[in-house]
Amino acid sequence: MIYDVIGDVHGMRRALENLLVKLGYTNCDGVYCSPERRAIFVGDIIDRGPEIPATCDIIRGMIEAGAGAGIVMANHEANLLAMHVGHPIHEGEYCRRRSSRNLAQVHETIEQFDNQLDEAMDWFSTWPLWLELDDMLVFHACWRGKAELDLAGINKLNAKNIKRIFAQNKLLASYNNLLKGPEFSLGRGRQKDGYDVRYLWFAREQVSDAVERTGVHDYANHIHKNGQRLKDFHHGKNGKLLFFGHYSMHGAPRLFQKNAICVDFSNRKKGCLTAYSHQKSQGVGEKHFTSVALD
Ligand SMILES: [Mn+2]
Repeated sequence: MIYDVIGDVHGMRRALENLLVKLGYTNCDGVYCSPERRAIFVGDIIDRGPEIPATCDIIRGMIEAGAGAGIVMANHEANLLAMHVGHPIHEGEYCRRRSSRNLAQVHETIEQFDNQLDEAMDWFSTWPLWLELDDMLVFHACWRGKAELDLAGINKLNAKNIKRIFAQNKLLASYNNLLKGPEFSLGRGRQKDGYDVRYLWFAREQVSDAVERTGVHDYANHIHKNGQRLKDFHHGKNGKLLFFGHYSMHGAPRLFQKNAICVDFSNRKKGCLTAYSHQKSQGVGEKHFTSVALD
């Protein structure tokens, strides 16, 4: 069995179909399938792109056809769900605030689904937070090991579980780490577009990339000062094979660590939709990446 772990699709229906065809899937009665392959999506299939419902239909069809496709929860879908659940402690508020910035993030999804939004959200709320398959662990952004296991009793983000998470700081920290990964503030007035900076826990070469993304040249010092804390996020050489998306990396798909494989190279300017095809007997290598242009 070959597992194709597919990066953040974000409503790019055409790129998704191009990628599936390039990987060897064929359209069987309206559903993409292959007898020897299983597509596993790392989530973030909504927002941004021009064809969000059509993208969801393709992926949902592959999962529900029983062809072995799977998906894990990601920050964009979780954010949308949490904006529709009342906060368990702060009366009159939602778990995710409906600020103008938060609403802008999900605007395309809400517009495009229109009166099908509730049904789509019902489906999102059935996704698992992570998947263990053979020697692989698939999740959206970051895995610290034990910390995420706090969430083990929560296998889907229905309203009851979202309330449970937002009522407990420990669960909320694990949820944020799993779906968004560690982020650091660069201090007042130095945030890029008002956002915190993502720490690329899997990449030793990250400093130059972070400088490019943030324009902050002492980012290396900043990371160094946080050294103790950052160690928590590093994945040991002998750990399980981790697959994740989320990081919208620049440049051609490449390996950062042999056992922590990012499949999201969808940087908005010149990115591509990417899959990594894993087969236990084949080892790990960059030749197992496949990608297509995003437009
Ligand atoms: Mn993401």
